[in-house]
Amino acid sequence: MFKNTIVKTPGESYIHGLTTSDLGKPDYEKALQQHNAYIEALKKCAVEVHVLASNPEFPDSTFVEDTAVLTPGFAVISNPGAISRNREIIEMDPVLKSYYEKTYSIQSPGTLDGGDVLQIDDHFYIGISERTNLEGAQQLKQILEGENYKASIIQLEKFFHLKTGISYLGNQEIVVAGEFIDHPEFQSYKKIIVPAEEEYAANCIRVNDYVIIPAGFPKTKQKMNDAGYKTIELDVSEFRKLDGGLSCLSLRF
Ligand code: CIR
Repeated sequence: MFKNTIVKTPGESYIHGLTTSDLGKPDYEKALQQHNAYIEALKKCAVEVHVLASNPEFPDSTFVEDTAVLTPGFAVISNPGAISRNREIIEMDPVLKSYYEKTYSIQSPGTLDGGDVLQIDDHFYIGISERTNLEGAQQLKQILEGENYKASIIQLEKFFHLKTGISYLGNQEIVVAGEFIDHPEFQSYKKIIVPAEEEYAANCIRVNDYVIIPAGFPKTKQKMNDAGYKTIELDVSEFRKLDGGLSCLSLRF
């Protein structure tokens, strides 16, 4: 069960954030509305929502997931791999220290984005991507193993972040797309397979009694409902335009 979440309101500079997509510029007003709906959905999942004020200095800072990896007992402050995002951790650090007595941090030259880290019960999977390098992944693995978790490092082929293509629903069941469908590391789990045309829906979040999924992916939604999950659909079009998804918009712990 999650008790807490942290989100950060998008600032006016949000429309100038990083992207690899060709979906056009985000509409700021619409992004704010979608962010509000995201907060309401989290509340429906019975978690506290700590809303941080926007900071226009960091256009991508609404994607708070990339700044940390959280467990019940400790926080690991990341070292984001994009230069324009790296100092987002300076603002997140005191927030996390208000919740956690024990914190670690990833040190340069190691880089790590939280979006590259997936927890499946006591096992963490860490993706090597454009943002997370081997040094950062190894530092995190060492921290986690020192805390009695298991950790595996996975080289990404195409996905932007690890969690762009995989999510954990609980009960040893994962949602997978693309390169993760047949990936040997994930063979032992039950799988909900996301069809290629709905690949964006692989980034979803299980929050207590619900799975929050992006709106507009009916096949994936049906598969989840058939597997017994209650879903909440949210339109996140303005976050998708900057390569963001549902998991990126919060830290959950
Ligand atoms: C970035 O390029 O860093 C942002 N525009 C998107 C970050 C998405 N975060 C995530 O998948 N965890």
